[in-house]
Amino acid sequence: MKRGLFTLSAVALFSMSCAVAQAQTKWDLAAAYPASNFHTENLTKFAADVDQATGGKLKITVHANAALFKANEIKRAVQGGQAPIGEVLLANFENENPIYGADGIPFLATSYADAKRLLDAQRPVLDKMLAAQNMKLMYSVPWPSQGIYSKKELASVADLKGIKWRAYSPATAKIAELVGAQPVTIQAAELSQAMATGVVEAMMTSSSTGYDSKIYESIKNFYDLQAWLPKNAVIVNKKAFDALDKPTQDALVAAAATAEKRGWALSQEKTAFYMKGLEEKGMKIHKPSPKLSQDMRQVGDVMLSDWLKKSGADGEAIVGAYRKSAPAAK
Ligand code: PCA
Repeated sequence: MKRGLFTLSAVALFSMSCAVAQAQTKWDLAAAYPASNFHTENLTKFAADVDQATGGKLKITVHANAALFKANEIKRAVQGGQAPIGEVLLANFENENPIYGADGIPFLATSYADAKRLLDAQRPVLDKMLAAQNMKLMYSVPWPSQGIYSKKELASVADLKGIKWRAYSPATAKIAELVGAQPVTIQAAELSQAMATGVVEAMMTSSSTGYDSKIYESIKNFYDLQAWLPKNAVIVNKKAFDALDKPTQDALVAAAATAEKRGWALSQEKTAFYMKGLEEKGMKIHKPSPKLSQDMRQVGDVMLSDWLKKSGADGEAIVGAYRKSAPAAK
């Protein structure tokens, strides 16, 4: 009799601890950029905020530097549930749907304020597209503005003819085509290695990726064109999200809103830090010549009109809403 009671309570205890274990969800977050990058630091804070707000019920582990999936595989992995959550560069998916590339068009939105208005215009369409693929947008944060890194000094785009150009997205490959350079697509996680083998003579990216990848070890010129601010987006698998209880979902959404705000501020603040870092490492920061700027603006004009053709009514709505929200000129 005594022994029977003991067994019973042991069973009860065991099943109780199982219930606790079941109530905890663990998510692996697939990310593509280095742990020290500000996007990744923001992700880590986001995960800590979620942990705290849910009392440890939802544990998110951030896997930086494309350790789980390559940058351009993350979206599909989240869609298929191989990763419940991940961070992608939206512009990488422009070939799937032009809308993802709205923030990759040179000179459409060049300041943080403009980039924010562009996100506001883009977000409802992104929500709709991601929902159709069983995903949900958690938050989106821009990279610092994009400029040209080049081994050679550049007076105009003619100097880029035949140059080996690193691209990270369809749009950055298209720029190479328009200026007569030779594009090769290399994601950030492979960039340092590619540069060490000498296959890169020029590229467009941010001060941030230049700094992270130690571009200054092989390239000495940066032309601060401030051409556009592409965005990362944290996306979650809808089924994984729906499986959370309501308070956990609410905590996640609230932490995402906080992370978005923090990320925009961080991106802007860190631009000066990255630029200074590049300079200290021997990079020459150039203000582009009027000719180079003008040439690149022409490239932007061609790309915008191509994009508007491809992106149809949704694209027109985004650019329309973006332009309408512009503060009146003083
Ligand atoms: N850095 C990423 C994307 C945009 C950016 O600034 C990269 O170069 O891959």
